[in-house]
Amino acid sequence: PPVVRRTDYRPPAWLVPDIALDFDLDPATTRVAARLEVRRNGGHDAPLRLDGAGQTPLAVRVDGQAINDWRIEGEDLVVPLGGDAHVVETEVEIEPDRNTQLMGLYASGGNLCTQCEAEGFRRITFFPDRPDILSRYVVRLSADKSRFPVLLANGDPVASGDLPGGRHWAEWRDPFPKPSYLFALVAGDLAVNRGTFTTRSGREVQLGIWVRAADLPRTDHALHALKLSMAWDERVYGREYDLDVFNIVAVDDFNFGAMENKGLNIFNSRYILADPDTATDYDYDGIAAVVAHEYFHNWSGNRVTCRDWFQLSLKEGFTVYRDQGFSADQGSAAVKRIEDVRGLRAAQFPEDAGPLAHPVRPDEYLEISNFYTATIYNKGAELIRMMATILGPQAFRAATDLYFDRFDGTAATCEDFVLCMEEASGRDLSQFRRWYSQAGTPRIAASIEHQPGGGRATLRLGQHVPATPGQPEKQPMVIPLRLRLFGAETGRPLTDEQLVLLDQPAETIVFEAITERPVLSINRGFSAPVIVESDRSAADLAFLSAHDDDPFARYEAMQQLMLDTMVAGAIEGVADHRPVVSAVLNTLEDAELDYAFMAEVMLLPAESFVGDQLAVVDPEAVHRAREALRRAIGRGLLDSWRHLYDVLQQGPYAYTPEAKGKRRLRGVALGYIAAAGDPEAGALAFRQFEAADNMTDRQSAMTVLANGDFAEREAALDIFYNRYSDNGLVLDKWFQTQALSTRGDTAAVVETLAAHPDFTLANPNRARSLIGAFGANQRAFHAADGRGYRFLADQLIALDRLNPQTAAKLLPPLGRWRRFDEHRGTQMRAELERIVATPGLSKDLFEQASKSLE
Ligand code: DPP
Ligand code: ZN
Repeated sequence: PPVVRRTDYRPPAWLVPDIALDFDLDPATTRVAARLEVRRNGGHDAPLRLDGAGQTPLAVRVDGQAINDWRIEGEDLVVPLGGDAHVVETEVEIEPDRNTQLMGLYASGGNLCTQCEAEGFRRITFFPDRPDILSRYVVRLSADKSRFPVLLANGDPVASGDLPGGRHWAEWRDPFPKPSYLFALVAGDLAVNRGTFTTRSGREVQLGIWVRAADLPRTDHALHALKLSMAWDERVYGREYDLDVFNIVAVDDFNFGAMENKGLNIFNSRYILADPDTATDYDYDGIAAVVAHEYFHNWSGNRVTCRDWFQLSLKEGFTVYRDQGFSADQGSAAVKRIEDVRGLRAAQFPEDAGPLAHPVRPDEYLEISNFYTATIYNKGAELIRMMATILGPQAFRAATDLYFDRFDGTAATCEDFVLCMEEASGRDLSQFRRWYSQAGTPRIAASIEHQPGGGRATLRLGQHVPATPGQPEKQPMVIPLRLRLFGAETGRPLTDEQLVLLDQPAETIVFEAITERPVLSINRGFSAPVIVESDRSAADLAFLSAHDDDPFARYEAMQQLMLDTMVAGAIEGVADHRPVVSAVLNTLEDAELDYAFMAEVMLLPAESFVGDQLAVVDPEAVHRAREALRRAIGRGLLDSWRHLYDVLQQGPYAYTPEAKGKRRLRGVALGYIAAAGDPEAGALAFRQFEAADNMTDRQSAMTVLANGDFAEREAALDIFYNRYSDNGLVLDKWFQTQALSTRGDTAAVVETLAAHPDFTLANPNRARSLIGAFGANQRAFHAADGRGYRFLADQLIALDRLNPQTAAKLLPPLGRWRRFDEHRGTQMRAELERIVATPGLSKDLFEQASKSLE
């Protein structure tokens, strides 16, 4: 397949300022008539070239006349045109029912819906399907009225009416020019939860959350989150909504989490539907975050869009940064930051260290769907955060205002964004731009030396950016490090917090009048997405975990202490657990801390993150070391855990920050009681499982049971399955919990579950709940006999035939073969080779598998 390169960008030869679409909708055969008003862009004599995928034109007309000198090249429709402005009409037929890729127009749960980002629109009609072509859309839909009583599209509704033969029609008009990837329609039998929002300039917007009727009671949380998001974007970024209606539709079959189509967001139902019985606190938080994310795209993505797909992080990194800010403002900012960093370390750091590493602004791709990655989204958000840190809040807001005003209604680049940051602040970000072009997670070496008599402390900082595919040599980055020194004896801060911009390979910073031995608190708030290697002792880390005034740094110190302990355990087979146990006790006894924060601090880093610290990952040794530490924390503090478990018991369910914090910490306590080997643990967990009036408590109890050998284990899984067998989203949890189990038989259990009647590759959520979760389970996936690798490859080859995009997303665990021993690595490579050699492979899976072999 051909490589697409960033430097090959050329402005479009033809523009399409206006388009009218007419859909004669039917699941088996939908007829699409398109009327494009095209305009020659600049002096050239190139024909009009329209992207297509899978259709053949039934008719082509130019200025009202049927023509026959059009031709098909590859999948493009090429139309020779003589003048500078023409009307080009095409008609095609497509088959939504047979669309298993879930790109373009497809059927889900009896309804019809679309997904066009990145290149799905070409599967609907012939069009120059690139984000720098902005058009005003008028869309007419007609369909059978009883099967599809609701007809929605982008923009505002214009008119509707009945047709003969039990059909009806509706017309929608979107006045804002938009790229084709933001096009959407929905036809279905849907119920709506309506609300209104009055913008700050006094316009009333009609809001609607559309779902199947039975799900209506699960939509209040999403509607509430939408209103909060609309108010937040006005307050924090000065951005107001611009249409008269804003609709969200939930569908069960969806590749992404959700999609920000102008005025008509389409969501994976898992990011809309919630009630206490079926959704956990994490689900509630995730829903609010994704509703906010897609809403915020209305400005960062829709009003200002991307010039080409290499600029994807322009909208995604920025919008993730915006949704993170929104979530931080809804509850504990410290806990939100911890969760985001945990996610970055779980997904983005391994990506940046592996064969699929790519810059935040990539240079080339085979298939753009493969670049909706943690690097583009989450590292991209860290880049925006670093610029906000460097500029300070006022200049940053001035810069985003400038960006939105200057580029409103256009397709922009990452460079445009950085230029606005510079212009509004007067700062030079030349060297900072390397964050966009260089892949790899920088490593920072930090050590501090103190002259006890003289009072002078010398901090030495060094940076190193590792080689990544295609980038053997790296230049130094600008790394904003918030840091502070604390006195090891008194626990008092010895300096103010400083923001150091490390921009050299090595730098020395001198502090005078340091009267006691200093302990270094560095990368506070995770001010840069880097790995810090310091020589801080276990005692210093324990000290920081108790005394640091930056909540993230406290968490980080504890994590580092736990990590060092598990790494020692994995390498040497034994480790001194006492510093961790006493640091955890200190945290438990700190009355100032809120519950959610305590829970985060006391959770052990995941096995995969421990593995990332080793030269060669030994999954069994990591598992043993982690379990040993869990047992030591459980046993050493069993009375405290039992006490905590009792006092954190709550009355009826409430969704408040305090109640959420209690549930989270109580879940952690239950986990440690079980880890201690308490003979009562199984019964305790089962009681919680049965008595729970909410999914958070029920699932945390089931997880404890699923990870152990308890007599109650099977019963809990069966009860859960039977209780929720008609709710797909909850069944996903049932599959996922088993696929994530830390037990030794998990690989075999997962194989059995893949043959379960409720398992299907056709639904992306279900596929991810089993196969995705299994790939993230280091111990089970890397079973020494290679059965995990074989299983994943089999599943990916099967899934690729249905849905290449989702298959390719699940491949990365196989690509990490360099990190494992020869025996495992050889088996992983063999499976990758088997995938690459599969006839008819998609370019999505081919790109990921072949790059993983390099
Ligand atoms: N819908 C996806 C997102 O919002 C892609 N734009 O990130
Ligand atoms: Zn997005």
